[in-house]
Amino acid sequence: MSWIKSIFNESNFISYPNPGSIVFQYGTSGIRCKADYLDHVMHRMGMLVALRSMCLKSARVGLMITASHNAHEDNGVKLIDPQGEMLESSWEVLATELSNAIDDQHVSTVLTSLVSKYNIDSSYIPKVYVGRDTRYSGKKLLDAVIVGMKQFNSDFEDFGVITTPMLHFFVRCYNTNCLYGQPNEQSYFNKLTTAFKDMRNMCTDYKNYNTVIEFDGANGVGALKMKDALSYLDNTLIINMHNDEVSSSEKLNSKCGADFVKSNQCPPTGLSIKPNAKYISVDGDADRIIYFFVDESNKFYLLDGDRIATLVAGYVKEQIIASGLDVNIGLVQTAYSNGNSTNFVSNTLKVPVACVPTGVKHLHHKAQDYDIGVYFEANGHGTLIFKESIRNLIRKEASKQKDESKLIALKKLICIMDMTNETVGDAYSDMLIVETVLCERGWSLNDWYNTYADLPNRLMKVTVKDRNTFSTGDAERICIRPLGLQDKINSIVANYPMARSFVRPSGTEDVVRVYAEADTQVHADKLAVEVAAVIYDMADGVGKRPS
Ligand code: G16
Repeated sequence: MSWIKSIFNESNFISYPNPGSIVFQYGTSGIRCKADYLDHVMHRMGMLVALRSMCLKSARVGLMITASHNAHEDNGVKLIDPQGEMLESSWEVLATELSNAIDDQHVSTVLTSLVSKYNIDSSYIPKVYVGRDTRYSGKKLLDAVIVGMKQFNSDFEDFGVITTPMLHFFVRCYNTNCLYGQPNEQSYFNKLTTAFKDMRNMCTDYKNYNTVIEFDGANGVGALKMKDALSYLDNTLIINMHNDEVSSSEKLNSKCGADFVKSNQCPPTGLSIKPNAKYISVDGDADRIIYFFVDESNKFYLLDGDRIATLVAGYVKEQIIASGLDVNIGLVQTAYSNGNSTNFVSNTLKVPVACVPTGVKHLHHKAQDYDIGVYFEANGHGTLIFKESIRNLIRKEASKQKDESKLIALKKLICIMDMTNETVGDAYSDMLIVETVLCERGWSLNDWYNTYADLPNRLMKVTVKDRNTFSTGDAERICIRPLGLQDKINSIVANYPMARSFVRPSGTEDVVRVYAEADTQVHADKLAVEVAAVIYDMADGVGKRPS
């Protein structure tokens, strides 16, 4: 009998039956659905994450219990690989298969074939870090994960309620023998914030820059951890907290947070709006961030992931040139990126830009093609990554550079590297980087906004009978199925100047997403509604027809 099968035959094996009512998929960023249906999924992910570690010869891996931007009734799981990156895609398929396995015998068969395929040696001790967001359901789901991990005698550490990017950071710290930092909250805040304060000390003239931030914490873990961060920031930033009610779970992401503000293009509820003040919204697990402000006539201005990417890429490129280093930089976007941001990156910043499918895992992977890769989704999810050799080169050059201006540029690059969480999008790290560049440039949010003009755009969601009937190509810019839908989209788009629209099934919610942009907001809105209505008609729309 295989060692896997014997685990299932032990008298103390605890069974978590699959109620069989839902088809699960390890989608854009893990598995998500109503928390009530996830017990058996979590138990199986506990076993899978243990085997992932054993397969990697006891490297530390991570498991985060979160449904990020989703409503509070949902929950989910994201698995983390040893360098803090998202789970390798071949294992996503296994996670999907395991979650849908009908009974324990089926689970044991899947795991047995996994063990034989990867030749996993039972003598390796699985090592796992786990964390969860503030959702009420998290604790119960954690218990199921722990049962699964214990069945494989895992050495695990539970960090309790933390942000997703913190857990990614901790996993990387462990596997780099702590060269990246210590796997704890204090080291995380110290590393990022010290670099930020060092850089702040180099800035002598703030001009239009303002240190005061109105912070929308989405009533989630981002608010909790921002409160912890305040003691590290030493008043370099004045952060006024809003939407920080983490004890009432149902307030999480409700009419607030980065996803709400980006999708609805309006301020969140739960805070008063002052003209020209600087607002930040993060999402439910604090891996996304967006900025916004309103002017004296109450007009709303959004500074999303596209804006952050252009701000950061432009600044880093300037420092590379000033340092005299021969280092290339590239930017990675998705189809959601505003057409004018892509033009600005290519034509004004003269930085090469690539487009990949939605999901940070795709952006991260592509960004590794460059010496320094900057990647952001328009929804505010992103970071920048440096090749190991470039990180070493920058530090080595700084240690021997005699030219004062080159040395300053190198020191600034080192600070940017050290305040970046390179493992994944991180709202706290991204905020520090944005605040640094704004301060260096002496910019208000209005100055930043004026760097280029976005094309008016609209995001919509359509609920259909089965979103799995949709498939896309060309980095999601073309809809392949349902057959004939793309032709219809093309003919609608042709009616509007400077227009573009695409549709794709969400990997985190049970909806099909629609993106539309055009020369005016009225046209973008009309385009989005027309495309949404065609989807509704062609794919068995559920609920009210878009109008
Ligand atoms: C996750 C992914 C993001 C993605 C977002 C929406 O974010 O990490 O890369 O953009 O879902 O994906 P979809 O459009 O497929 O629903 P988060 O912050 O919710 O984990």
